[in-house]
Amino acid sequence: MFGLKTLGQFIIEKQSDFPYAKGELSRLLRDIGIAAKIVNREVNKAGLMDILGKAGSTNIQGEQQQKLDVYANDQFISALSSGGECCIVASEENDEIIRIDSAVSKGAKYIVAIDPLDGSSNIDVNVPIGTIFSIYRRKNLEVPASLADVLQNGTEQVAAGYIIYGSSTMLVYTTGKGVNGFTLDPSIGEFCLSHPDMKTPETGTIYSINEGNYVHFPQGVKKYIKYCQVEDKQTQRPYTSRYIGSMVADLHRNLLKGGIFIYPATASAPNGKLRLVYECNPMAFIIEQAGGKATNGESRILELQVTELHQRSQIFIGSRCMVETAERFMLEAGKLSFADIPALTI
Ligand code: P6P
Repeated sequence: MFGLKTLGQFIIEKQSDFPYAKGELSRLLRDIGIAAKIVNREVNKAGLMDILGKAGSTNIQGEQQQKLDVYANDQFISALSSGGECCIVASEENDEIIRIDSAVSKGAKYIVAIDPLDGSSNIDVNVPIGTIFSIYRRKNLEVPASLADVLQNGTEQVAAGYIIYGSSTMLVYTTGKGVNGFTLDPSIGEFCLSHPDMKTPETGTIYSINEGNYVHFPQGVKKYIKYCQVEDKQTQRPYTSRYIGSMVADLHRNLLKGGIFIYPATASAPNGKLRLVYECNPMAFIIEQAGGKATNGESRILELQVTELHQRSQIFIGSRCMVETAERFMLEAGKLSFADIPALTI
């Protein structure tokens, strides 16, 4: 046990990183950690009890809600409501923002945007799934919190993270001072620091994209995929194709090993499928803090204008050199005029 550092101990230790925090952000991260442990317990025994399958309802995306989706959503909202530090929750599972007006949340300063159980269509087939969260401070404490506090650019995030419910359960987060990963030790029910100061390799040999949509991809994406498949020893190509269909799982693997994940425009998702507020922005914050890059093929994800709660975006995210190479193909194919793409780093 010597040298073991729990999430709680780590958060308190790092509290001095925040100029204005008097423990609120620390308590907020603690509340998220608690909900993650409760959700993890249900995810791990999902096959043993009637929590699998469809909840018989659909969310605003028109997607079938899984029972575990709804359960996870309820757990995170409940933990955030009773923790007292959060005044609004914006969830993939709810059409509108959820205002938290409980007595303990009076004067709460933080907003949490969350995808409570991303990749949930994989639940029934035992494929890793995840929770993604993004935390903002209210823009003006003098006026009631509102949707405007949620529709902030990704650069305004004060923290972001994900939980991956896989062969082990990990919580990975950043507050803008690097990325740290914690693995749940079920024997003591604590997330313990296992991946301090995570950095993603500058380049890699894994590309992650649903090639079933190939015919509908933008020309630049098609050309990039072909580039990945060309034999070239010097650049270790052909690359390896790895696509789980669970964003958190694909991005976690690529964060550790190096790689690029692309969800571009497709016929069924002309603006991309993934949601900017509670999927792209938090993952972009994390990957940038780990030394990687995240764009929509031409602009930095974190600087995209956020206009709607469930807004979608294309995303090219992962190792910096791979994202820049993919951007170059988008530039050449689309004749886009952004000249700041560094020389092709093949
Ligand atoms: P497709 C899961 O539904 C999700 O939102 C992400 O976790 C995942 O990366 C993506 O959609 C998979 O989408 O269209 O390839 O099945």
